[in-house]
Amino acid sequence: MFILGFSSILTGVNFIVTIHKLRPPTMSINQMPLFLWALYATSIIQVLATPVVGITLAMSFVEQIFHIGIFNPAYGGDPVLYEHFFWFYSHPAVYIMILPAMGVQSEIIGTFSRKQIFGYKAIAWSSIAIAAIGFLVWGHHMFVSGQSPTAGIIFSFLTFLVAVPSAIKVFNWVTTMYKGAIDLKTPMLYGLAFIYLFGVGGLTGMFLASLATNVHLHDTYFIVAHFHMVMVGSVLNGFLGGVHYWWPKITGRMYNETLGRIAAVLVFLGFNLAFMPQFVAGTRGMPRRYANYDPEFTSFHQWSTVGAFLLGFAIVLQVGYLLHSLFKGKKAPANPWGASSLEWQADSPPDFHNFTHKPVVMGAYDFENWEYNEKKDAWELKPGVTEGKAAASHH
Ligand SMILES: [Cu+2]
Repeated sequence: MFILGFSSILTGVNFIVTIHKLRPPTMSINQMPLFLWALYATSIIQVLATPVVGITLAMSFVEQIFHIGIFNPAYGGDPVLYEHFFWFYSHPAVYIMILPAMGVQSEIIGTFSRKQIFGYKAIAWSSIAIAAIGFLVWGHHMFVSGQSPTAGIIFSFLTFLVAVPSAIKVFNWVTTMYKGAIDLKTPMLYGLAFIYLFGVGGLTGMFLASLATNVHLHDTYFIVAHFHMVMVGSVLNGFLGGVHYWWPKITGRMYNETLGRIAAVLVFLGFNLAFMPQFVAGTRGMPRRYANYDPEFTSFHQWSTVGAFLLGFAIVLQVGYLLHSLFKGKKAPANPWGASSLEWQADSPPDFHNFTHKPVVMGAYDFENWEYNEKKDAWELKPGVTEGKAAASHH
């Protein structure tokens, strides 16, 4: 656990230093892809939250070996204290997972709407805000642990507060799409699914952040459904969207677009079928972690099972066509999507030193510098777009 924790902390430090010190000399921090802002926010959490899980482990170790009472009531310790330590790490850990997915989402929505991203600074700083407020909400997992009602009210309020930067992102993604030239390629399908599923995940979080409804819904399938809306609906969607977006860049091969779209739709259908019934089952009193249940819940569980198999089938299909593309896929051009962040000026896959020519530094959403070459089915820099002449917006 310590080694794992250190690897997480050092990764965070590495990303923070790289973002500050190794940007291209002419690129301002406000020209970076929003993906990097998201990784920056993630890194802050990794550096600050991961030590807490290490400290908890150390205290637990000391308790076991020297019988000093910290968590174990038999030695005079307090088990609820362990819950506090656990959630002080584990709530931010959820943001360690979702913030990178939100970053991927910003790249996908921008590129496949072919429009300067709306609210660049708002999206960038909302990542930092989510990271900061994310440290103050851990008590929302403990409304029924016997914590004081005052603490409950404060944690409830702070939890509602973290919805604000999350909603800022969603509104900016939707506004970016508005009147954009939307191209429904495979990554964009995951982008659209992300907006819907993260919306459902966020809105159902409202019921859990409210003290009274939380008592009713605590430890029911409603929690399971909400958590998966965020962790699978958003994180897995962001991951799969990112895999399909950067696959040609990483491997140098195109995958089958039709199969990609079919799999994206199946992931969406399977996932919804698996988890939507759990919201209903949970509100009607189906508890978590029970192998047996009343017959009234049977059909909910059966729908969930059918959905889970559909989701599994979609993933198997993906593995199949992605493996196929590795060997038989069409060679990928440098920029198949018309994206504007710098990696799309490198070859696919990139040269050992990334760039064979010095790239033209521009903003990550300055799509007007690129034009589509129908013969090559690829995007190329417009003639005359050179260093200093690129339309490079400083946000
Ligand atoms: Cu939480």
